[in-house]
Amino acid sequence: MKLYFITSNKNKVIEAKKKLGPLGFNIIQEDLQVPEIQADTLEEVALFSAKWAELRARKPFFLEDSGFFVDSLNGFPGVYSAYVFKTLGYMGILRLMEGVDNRDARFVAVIVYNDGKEMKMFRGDVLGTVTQEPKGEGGFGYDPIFIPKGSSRTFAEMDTAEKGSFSHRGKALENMEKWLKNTTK
Ligand code: ITT
Repeated sequence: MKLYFITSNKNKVIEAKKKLGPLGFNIIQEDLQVPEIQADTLEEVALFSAKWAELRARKPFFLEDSGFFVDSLNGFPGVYSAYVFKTLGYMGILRLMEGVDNRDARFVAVIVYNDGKEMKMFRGDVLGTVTQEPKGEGGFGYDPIFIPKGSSRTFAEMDTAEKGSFSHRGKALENMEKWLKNTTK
């Protein structure tokens, strides 16, 4: 089954292909430059983008909005993760957390799927901790500073398959795949 993934982020595409390719999905990247609204939740941002794309994109498509939420920073950078990554980078987050004992954080991914008839939302969360120092060369974004619960290594120290077995994106993709399997039979 062909699935268009609307994103400008090649790394998201690599991860989606790794997860869904072996399950019979042909993931095709569409870089539509979808406008992103400012809102308080990832769900609102993703839904608005999916409605905008509904009029313009090949179907079925999905898109994803994700964010990095740090407990001791009251959830910052959260919905602003992409902007903060561009301006401060992960070193900026480490600096904000200097001397902070509570290192708890989570990644969240919200996927909206749209086949022209139905629009459906899927979410994935992963809990973990923020390191004191960046580690690893793989992945993208905040990967070098995040260790998921159940591992002792950062996302940037893992290969794509291992990251996908823990990650917010992996979980949201799994939820979408389960639903698709049951509805397209
Ligand atoms: P889109 O075109 O799909 O919107 P994007 O990179 O702008 O691509 P988002 O708007 O969803 O993506 O922003 C999410 C930001 O959160 C992203 O730029 C990263 O900095 C960070 N992020 C999301 N998922 C991540 C992951 O798996 N590992 C590390 N950082 C991640």
